[in-house]
Amino acid sequence: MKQAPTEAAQRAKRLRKEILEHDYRYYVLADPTVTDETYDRLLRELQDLEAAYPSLLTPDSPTQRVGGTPTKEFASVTHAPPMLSLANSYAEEEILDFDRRVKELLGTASVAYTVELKIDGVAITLRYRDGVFVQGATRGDGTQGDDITNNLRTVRSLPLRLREVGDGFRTLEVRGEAYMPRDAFAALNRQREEAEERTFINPRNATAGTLKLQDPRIVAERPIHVFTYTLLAPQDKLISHSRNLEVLKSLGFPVNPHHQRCGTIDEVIAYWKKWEEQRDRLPYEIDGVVVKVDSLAQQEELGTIARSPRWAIAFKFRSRKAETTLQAITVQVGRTGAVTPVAELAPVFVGGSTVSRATLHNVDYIAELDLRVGDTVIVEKGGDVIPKISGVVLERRPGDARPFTMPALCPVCKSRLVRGTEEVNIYCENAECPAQIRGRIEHFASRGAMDIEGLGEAAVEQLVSLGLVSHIADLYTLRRHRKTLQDLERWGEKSTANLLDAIERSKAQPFHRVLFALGIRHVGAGVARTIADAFPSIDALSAADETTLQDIPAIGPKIAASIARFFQEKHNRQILKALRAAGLQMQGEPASTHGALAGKTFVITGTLPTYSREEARELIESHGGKVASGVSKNVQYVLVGEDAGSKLTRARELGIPLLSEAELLRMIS
Ligand code: 0OX
Repeated sequence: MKQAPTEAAQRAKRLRKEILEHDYRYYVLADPTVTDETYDRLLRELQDLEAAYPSLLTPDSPTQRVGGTPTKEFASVTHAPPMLSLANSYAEEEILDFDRRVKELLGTASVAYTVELKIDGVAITLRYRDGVFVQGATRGDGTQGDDITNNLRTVRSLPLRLREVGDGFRTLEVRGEAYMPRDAFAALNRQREEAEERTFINPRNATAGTLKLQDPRIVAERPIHVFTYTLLAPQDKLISHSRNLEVLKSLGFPVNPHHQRCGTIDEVIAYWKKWEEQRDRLPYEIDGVVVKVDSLAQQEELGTIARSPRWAIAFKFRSRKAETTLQAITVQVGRTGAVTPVAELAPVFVGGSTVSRATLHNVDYIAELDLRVGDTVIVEKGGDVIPKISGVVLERRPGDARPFTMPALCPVCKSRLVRGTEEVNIYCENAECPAQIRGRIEHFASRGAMDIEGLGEAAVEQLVSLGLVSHIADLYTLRRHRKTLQDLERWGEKSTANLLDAIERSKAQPFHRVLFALGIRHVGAGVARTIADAFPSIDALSAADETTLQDIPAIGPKIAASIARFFQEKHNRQILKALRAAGLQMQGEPASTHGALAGKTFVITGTLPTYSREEARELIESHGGKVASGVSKNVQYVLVGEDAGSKLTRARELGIPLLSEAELLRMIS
């Protein structure tokens, strides 16, 4: 191996140290001092040096986050001491009991606690030798877990080398929680939905599923973060949990900032109440708070019982899960012909609303859960509030519970159902199936698409069954049937006029919405925007071959093939012709020169007080502004809401003006 000159070796060492410090400022202190460009330059310089002199490469180098190749199975890791689990409590009374028990066992009248948020993630443990990350593992059964070192290496907020703080903490074990922020979870699910892949039930499942992947390269693309809370080090310098959290932070570990030291149990209860109310403002999921006796000497005195410490307890929030019975499984035919099973549930109140249906995605999903009609099931509202069935209570399975079999024929048009190639989905391939016709029109009119008010499920059903509309382009000639409509039950003059007006107005919807509304398989709202940015018009898009399409970032072979297929079909080309004749927007608009926000690019971050992000985007665009997804020098304003994250930090770094929702509204008025 080529020997590196001393200067190169010193430069590599210096670069690693500098990058480590920038990681610390970014991930732990949330206060970076350099721009992304500067950071990337340093990283690239190090990569180049290591490529020139491979002898310089070390396992703790920040260039080594995606090392290792896919594995077949994980090695086992023994936890010493075991990874403890928390006893749960749900009511004030139980917390008061806990406090009484602790005081009684310690023989003291008062005790100091540290309370922290209970992150709803996956417990992990991390080992460092001589300051270098050497092994990471899952909790497993508490005594033995899986060695997921290569997956954890990809987690950017996890330090590959400890900061040197001159306190002798070099060989140690740290435990914490891996999690996925809610936004990132929703984006991942959206992406999976568009690719017709199975979505995750909640951010915790997404995290667990990701950490179990055998290919670290896929893990590296998923937004996993960590918070640490346990420090195991041989030093007898450790005195308290709150001090440990400080040490963890100074060593370079992310520590959740919302912990608090409480002198009384009333303060603990107040903390729990506060976070039960405010949990939705956090960018990640929490399912309660954790109460820990602060003094480590007292912790030791209290000890553990059956793998749970006597010195700590989880104080959980009211659940967003509920049990109910699965009364039936029906099947639904979507606009693409995909046949999805749907759970028909005994209505149950969960997380603020009543749930009586939940999608079951496909037969594999049902098989994996081993669902039977008649079962008691667990309904859960995850990070995206769509109710999902997350499990079966097997002990309560009735003797006559029936397994589900997919029907052989389409429940709507009775044509034979077909299993897609390499897919878990089953399809009705009859494009004229009334369910598909209705589905395509409903999708076309829906809020994120052409947004035609008054054209919901019931209205579409009526129009289709009367033969007034059989494809989307028919909507634009519907005015010819004004008289027929007016005479229909529940319609009348006013509703008819409103609907025809709404259809007329939809002609002004921008190109990317038209693209989305067409219902091309695998082209969701996000992909439609990307395509509209890359192709000036529908003509340019329809002329593009699969290779050209795949040149666009985020467009893979599956989406490209689907788009190409769509434009090849004669029927689709006829519909496009009719839509063009009707006056729909078949091309992107040149950057607007009108409106109060013309020529300005915005980035939206955090939760706004009254507008959703999508509404804010529309508001900005309707006044001539543009909305970008990432903060860069080309952005003029960052619209900031509550709990804004790294985009806010980045905006501050670049000195980009920040705006509140109220300020934005003032700019427009
Ligand atoms: C969490 C969390 C989990 C240490 C002693 C028993 C459990 N999910 O946020 N566990 C612990 O503590 C361990 N703390 C937490 N904050």
